Amino acid sequence: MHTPQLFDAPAPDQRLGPAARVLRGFALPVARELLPAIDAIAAASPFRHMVTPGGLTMSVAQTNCGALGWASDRRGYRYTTIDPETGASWPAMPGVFDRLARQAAEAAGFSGFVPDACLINRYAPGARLSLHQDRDECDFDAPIVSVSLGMGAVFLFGGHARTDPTTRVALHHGDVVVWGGADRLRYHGVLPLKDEPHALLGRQRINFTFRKAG
Ligand code: MD6
Ligand code: FE
Repeated sequence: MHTPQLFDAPAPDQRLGPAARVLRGFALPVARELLPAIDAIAAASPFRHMVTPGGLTMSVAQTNCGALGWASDRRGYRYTTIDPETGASWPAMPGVFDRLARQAAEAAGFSGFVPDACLINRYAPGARLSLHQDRDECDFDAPIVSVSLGMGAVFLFGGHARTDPTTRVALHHGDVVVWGGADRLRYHGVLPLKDEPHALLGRQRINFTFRKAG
């Protein structure tokens, strides 16, 4: 007999490349601990829309926690110890963030990952992230761990050239993507967010990317 499902089953874990994995629902057990921690970080270092070196204002709002934070302005992209908006250090990385990042890296085959930076992206409906490589970090041996919360998004995962074909990956609340090794410098981005409110976070998507930047 067919048993009706009360909840949507998470999509299966997915391999995006030799060293890139989607761990479905990996962050769900701590999602409710992450939310107040984000509010505390944003109270100290508010979300802001940074300007690219080309002079465009990003549709995604950003802040950081950890010893280093990613920042962009007309002069370029860089990691800083000081939040340029507040003049103070970036807020410390909460223990629950750090543990989640290490455990996800381990689960994807990268042992010993120690993040020193966590970029927090906040998307409202319509916000997007154009195709880019993450190459402002000193150490490309360390993976990147990316955690998605709130509204779903379509993540684009490309190749090593901007014009390479992209794979579309639907990311939902609690999904974690880990990539490194041969996949570390692949182009990627996020399509404009659809307006489909989330039960816990409403009309926003929050993404953290943990890195070893220094
Ligand atoms: C996002 N993520 O999902 C944007 N970068 O909102 C990224 O740009 C990203 O998810 C490097 C590694 C994983 C990512
Ligand atoms: Fe990125």
